[in-house]
Amino acid sequence: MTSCRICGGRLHEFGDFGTQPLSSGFLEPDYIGDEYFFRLALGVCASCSMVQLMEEVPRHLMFNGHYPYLSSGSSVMRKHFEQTAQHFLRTELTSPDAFAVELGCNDGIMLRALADAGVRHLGVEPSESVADIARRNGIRVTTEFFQESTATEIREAEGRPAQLVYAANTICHIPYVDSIFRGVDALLADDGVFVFEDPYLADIVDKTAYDQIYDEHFYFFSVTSVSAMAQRFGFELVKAERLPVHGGEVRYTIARQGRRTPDSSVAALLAEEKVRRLADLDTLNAFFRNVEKSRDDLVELLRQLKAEGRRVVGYGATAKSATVANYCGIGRELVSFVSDTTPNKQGRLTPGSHIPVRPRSAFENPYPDYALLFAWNHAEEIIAKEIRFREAGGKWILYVPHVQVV
Ligand code: DWN
Ligand code: SAH
Ligand code: ZN
Repeated sequence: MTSCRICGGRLHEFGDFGTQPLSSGFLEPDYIGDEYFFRLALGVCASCSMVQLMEEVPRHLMFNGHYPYLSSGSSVMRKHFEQTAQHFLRTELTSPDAFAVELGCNDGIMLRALADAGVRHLGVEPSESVADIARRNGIRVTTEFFQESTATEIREAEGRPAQLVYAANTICHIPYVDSIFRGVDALLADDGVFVFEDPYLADIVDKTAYDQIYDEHFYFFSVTSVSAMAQRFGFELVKAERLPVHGGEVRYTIARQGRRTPDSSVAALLAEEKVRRLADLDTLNAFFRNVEKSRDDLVELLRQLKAEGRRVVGYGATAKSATVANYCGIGRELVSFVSDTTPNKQGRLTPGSHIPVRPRSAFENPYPDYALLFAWNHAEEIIAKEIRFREAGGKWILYVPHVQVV
């Protein structure tokens, strides 16, 4: 693709991570077939400034009955989504016939609280593996990809519009935004809101958090690009809030044009992004130079530790870490295994780099000398709960915002 997915403008390529596997494509240990690889590279649109992947992985290869990620695996995220739900219950969902739709509801981490409050809701979740878990927890879910046709069907079947369409870490996964906005248009009440939160380009650039770049993350939103996107599809960005979760995100509130008065947060962040020239090619090229340095520093550290005979394991078999391991060339000779609590990752090999994934019990049995924190976005939670690792002399390796041992 050489033109922008949103507006058709020209894409300038600025970062190439080489060939990469499916970030959630964990392999059976005896797997001998070919892995799927694609070229992971970034471009920025010269007209609407949207940063996006140059190549697109077909959606059914990523989101299917084998999708392993469980949103409820972090206590901080459970709290974040509980608070999010309570906020919506106080604001958008106060009427007795309120109806809320969540795109990419995963295991039901957010909808649980709406269900408990007796609010009419529906999750749209194409990955059957996680949709089934939500359903078993008493949440209404349809196992489909959200797009215009899905929205029209839901609108007809429900016989009423939705006051809220919400999506966390999902809209940036969907290249076909025109269909998404037409779907939201079909589904949303006149005064309803479309709220979504995703990793923020400014945080990615500032923290050199290049591991946010992988197959599932197709767009890297900024307030500037989201505001232009909303306008293009007949909507308006009315609020933009920075969130601390997942290493730094923004929650965008979008309404039909002219229906709500934009909050001052939108103008403030638009001005900030303009002053710092966030989407300029110079800024993005400088970001990529930092990425290369981060890679070189990490590889040097891991090789040095190996030469000293230290034992290093990974912590958190994140989707993000597929980019780190494959871009840096980290295999089991440098990181002997990765500890992870997700049942469907355990006993498998990490995509491309083929590092074994083991349950949490393997981490303390015995503790390694160093733990490479692939789940750095959950650092506070993990370092606090693994206090005994440090007491036993263990050290954490972090690579965001720069490579360091703590
Ligand atoms: O956008 C996405 C985000 C929301 O989730 C998806 N495309 C895929 C996924 O990305 P990720 O895998 O990078 O997300 P996390 O939340 O950083 O993954 C954390 C991983 O670490 C999980 O596999 C669970 C594991 N974990 C663990 O082993 N012990 C997590 C915690 C908190 C722990 O204590
Ligand atoms: N909302 C959860 C899950 C994020 S992972 C959280 O924030 O933790 C992204 C989710 O989006 C996956 O569960 C995936 O199956 C889902 N997804 C991908 N494409 C989608 C689409 N077109 N419509 C709805 N959900 C989609
Ligand atoms: Zn564009």
